[in-house]
Amino acid sequence: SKRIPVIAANWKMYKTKDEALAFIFAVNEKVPARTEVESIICAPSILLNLLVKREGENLRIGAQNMHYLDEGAYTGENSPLQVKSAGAEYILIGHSERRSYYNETDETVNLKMVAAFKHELTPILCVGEVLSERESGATKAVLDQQLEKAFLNISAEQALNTIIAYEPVWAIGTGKTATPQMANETIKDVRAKVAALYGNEVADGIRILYGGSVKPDNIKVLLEESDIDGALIGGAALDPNNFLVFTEAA
Ligand code: G2H
Repeated sequence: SKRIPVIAANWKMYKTKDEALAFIFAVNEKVPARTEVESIICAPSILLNLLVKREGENLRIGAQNMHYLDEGAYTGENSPLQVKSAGAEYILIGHSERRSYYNETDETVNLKMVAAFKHELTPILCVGEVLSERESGATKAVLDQQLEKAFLNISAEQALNTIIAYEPVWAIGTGKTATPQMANETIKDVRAKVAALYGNEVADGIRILYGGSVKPDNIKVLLEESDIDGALIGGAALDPNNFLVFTEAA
């Protein structure tokens, strides 16, 4: 396909400074060319500057969250300006853990989408349904709603530059796994919704990733699917050798 695949590691709340340095030294020279795969590490904010200073030319750094305002009295938060000035190029928005533990809503997700483009950060927009929604047949409606709201006031050009990560929340830490076929069918629905919002050109160009228990032994079958353009990987991408397995599979 003409879409350049994306491998994005989500480090979540893992790694000290020394562990982050050891990781980046281990992978830097070995990450495939950026023309072949877009390789990204979404790191804790406190490590962003450190990683940006040492990133190799084929590796890029993203943050996992930010506030939507440029500045203000919000103790403990990081602003888009701060994320940008640390040198990060990507921003995860709306990860299911933010939605379930930190009151992230479709409205704050949208505000962060707008803020990301204002500061020229590339958003990795996370969407996904919970188990009860999957079981009641509401998946498509839930995703449509998440996408509609996330893309409010976002132009077609900006939409094309968004990376979407589809993460079925029920496949995270439950022992239930989405089959590659199931993930692909849902990602096709996501792409169809993008087409409905922005037309076929944007839908054909936008990268849509799968996330949720991606491992070295299932990455290949996932990427073989027609509409899965890469992966957002948590636990399994903490290990540098695994990270290289993922980038080489893409
Ligand atoms: C889902 C995913 C990446 P993991 O949260 O965001 O994590 O690969 O550990 O399931």
